[in-house]
Amino acid sequence: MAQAVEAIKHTFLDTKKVRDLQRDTVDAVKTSTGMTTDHGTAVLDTDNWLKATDGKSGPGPSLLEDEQARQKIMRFDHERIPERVVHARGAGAHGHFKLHKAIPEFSYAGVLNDTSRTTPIFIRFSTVQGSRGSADTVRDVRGFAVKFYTDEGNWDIVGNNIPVFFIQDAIKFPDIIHAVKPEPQNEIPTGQSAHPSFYDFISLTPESMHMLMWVMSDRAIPRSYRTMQGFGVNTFTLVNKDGERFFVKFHFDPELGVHSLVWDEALKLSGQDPDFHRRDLEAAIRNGAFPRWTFAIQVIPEAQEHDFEFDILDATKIWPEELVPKIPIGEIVLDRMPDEYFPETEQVAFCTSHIVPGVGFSDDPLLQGRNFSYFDTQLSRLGVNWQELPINRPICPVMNFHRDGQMRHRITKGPNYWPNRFGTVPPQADAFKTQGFIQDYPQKIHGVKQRLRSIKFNEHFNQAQLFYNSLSKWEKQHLIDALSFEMNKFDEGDIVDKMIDRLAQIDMELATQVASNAGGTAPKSGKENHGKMSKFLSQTAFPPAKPTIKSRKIAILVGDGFDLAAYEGLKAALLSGMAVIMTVGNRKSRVTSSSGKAISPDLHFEGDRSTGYDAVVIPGGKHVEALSKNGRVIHWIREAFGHCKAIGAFGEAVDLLKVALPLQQLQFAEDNSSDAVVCSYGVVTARAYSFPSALADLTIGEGEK
Ligand code: HDE
Repeated sequence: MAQAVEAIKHTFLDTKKVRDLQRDTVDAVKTSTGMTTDHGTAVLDTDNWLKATDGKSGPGPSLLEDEQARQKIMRFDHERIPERVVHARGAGAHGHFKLHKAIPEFSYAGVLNDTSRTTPIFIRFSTVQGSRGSADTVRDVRGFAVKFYTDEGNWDIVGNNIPVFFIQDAIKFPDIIHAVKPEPQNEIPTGQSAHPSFYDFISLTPESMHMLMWVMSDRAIPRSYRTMQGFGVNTFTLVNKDGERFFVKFHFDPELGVHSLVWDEALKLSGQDPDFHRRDLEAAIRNGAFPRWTFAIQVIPEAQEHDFEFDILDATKIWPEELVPKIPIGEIVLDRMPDEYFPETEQVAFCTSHIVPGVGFSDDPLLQGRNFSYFDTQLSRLGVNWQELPINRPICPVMNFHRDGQMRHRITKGPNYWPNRFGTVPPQADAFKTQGFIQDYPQKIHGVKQRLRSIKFNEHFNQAQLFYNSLSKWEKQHLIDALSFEMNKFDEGDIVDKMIDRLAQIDMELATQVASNAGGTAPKSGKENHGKMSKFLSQTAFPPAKPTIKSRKIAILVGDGFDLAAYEGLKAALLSGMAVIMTVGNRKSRVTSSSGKAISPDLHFEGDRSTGYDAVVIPGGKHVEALSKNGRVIHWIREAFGHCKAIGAFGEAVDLLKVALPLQQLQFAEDNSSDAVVCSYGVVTARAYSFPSALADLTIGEGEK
């Protein structure tokens, strides 16, 4: 599918990491001085394998001696590396972090104190369950992994778009992942949790119920990576210059608000455009609508660790914002796409254990295990020297006596051991005099070695109830529909009934409805729902900072006879709002307007669908007559309406809406304007000048989907 043609001119920030990567970037077009072998010798013919021939009867066998041919084939044979064991499918982008509010009271980290710095970042978004080639819009958790290239070393926040996790102790990770990944006997299903192993496991693992509520909510079918919150999930610590320690959780809140697809859209998009999310990210960045998130922290002083009814080190729990408010401290912006997917997005490697001085770990047992696992997995994926790869290397000096191993890049002069007589590094004692060094916090520990969890870890349902109670009516219905959809995919009645029992621990109405839909036994009793709610859990709590069509993808439908002036006015208005515009015509070759002037659409109706857009607009003109009789166009409009999208119609195009939609229920506004923006929850009139804001209000409002 083509990208937006009308790109707004923009530039990315020239950060230290951008310059660092330039060292290893070649431009295959500009620097081409002719092809060479990998060892640098010029080659003349890379299309014909060297053959034995008698010069008369044509070529005979291909010769093994042909180094060029062997090299070409052999390099190709070894192009693949193991995909990530989870989060295999992902999309990345470069950007930067700006700190707006220094926090010396919590941490001495340079990156959290120096507001004059621009810290380069790389983010990789991902799905969890599917393989590298799976679809983007499946129901799944999304990875939200951020690498900060700070002046004090790389800091990775390897987060998700859901603030809690399925399990409390890292030792259970292989079990939950085996259960959710495709079944071992037939490798089914791809990119879905809708299968018996997953439900078998979670029905026997009550700690996963809170996360299940989030995964069955609309959070797991985001509209875009740009409209997701990011959460560090685990509890980390911050240490200030006085040696005081604070527990901390990290948050990223999108400027555009939190938005999701509707399930029908997500299902269709999986086939129509499996790359929907990565295409969307690229289109926004290339069009200058840079995705932005506020970076915020929640902080609990060490002395208050035990003041909560839940354990603040339990990754299956949030810290409700009513109890621990978020403190916004900065923003992250994505402004540059990778030049090449493999060396950047595929080879980027995150480690929760990569922190910077002033940031520390907690005893969160999920985090402790993660700190082992990420480094370990990079060894099998990328090899021991993975930190030297361009995308992974820090922008600050690296100096130590780690040596050798496969694919070592650096050449280090001097000794390879410490201590040495050359004094090649500052004496270790100095490290503790300055705050630019990692210091081990002198945490007191005591006790006996045992395999156990904290007592508060045993409560699993209060926050699952809190989340469910906090959803709007329509979000609750979506959650019930999602569970019913998933549990429709298997016949094991014992698993269904066990799940119903678990759901009854959250809410009886929820359990009863799912039981009825999924053919389970209606629950007789459950845990009483405490009825508490939080203001910060429903997606409706996260509208955009202000209504906007910025980066929203909008289709303009045209056929022969469209009104050129209306079309151009519309396009200009939408572009000035920084929307991403595609003109979709009855054919891709030239379509003639009523004035006789022709345009070339970007796409045609038959080759595209409304699902790829946030809104559809139709200028007036004679084309309406033919469009009203075109089944595909009617389907475009009805489908967009069904998916709660704004549809703008101008002049004669309002008649097209009347043919396609049940407009008798939708009253036009009183000023008798001949233009309308409609969607399933309202109609507003809109003349071209006010059209973008009308569209923004309806598109972004999300309403009662
Ligand atoms: Fe991960 N996770 N994870 N995870 N995770 C990986 O590391 C692991 C967990 C997350 O774009 C792997 O480099 C364990 C929570 C993201 O490259 C692996 C546990 C959260 C990514 C791994 C968890 C995440 C990964 C596979 C339980 C949200 C993709 C490839 C203790 C806070 C990073 C890799 C990217 C990837 C282990 C749980 C997020 C195997 C053992 C909780 C975003 O190391």
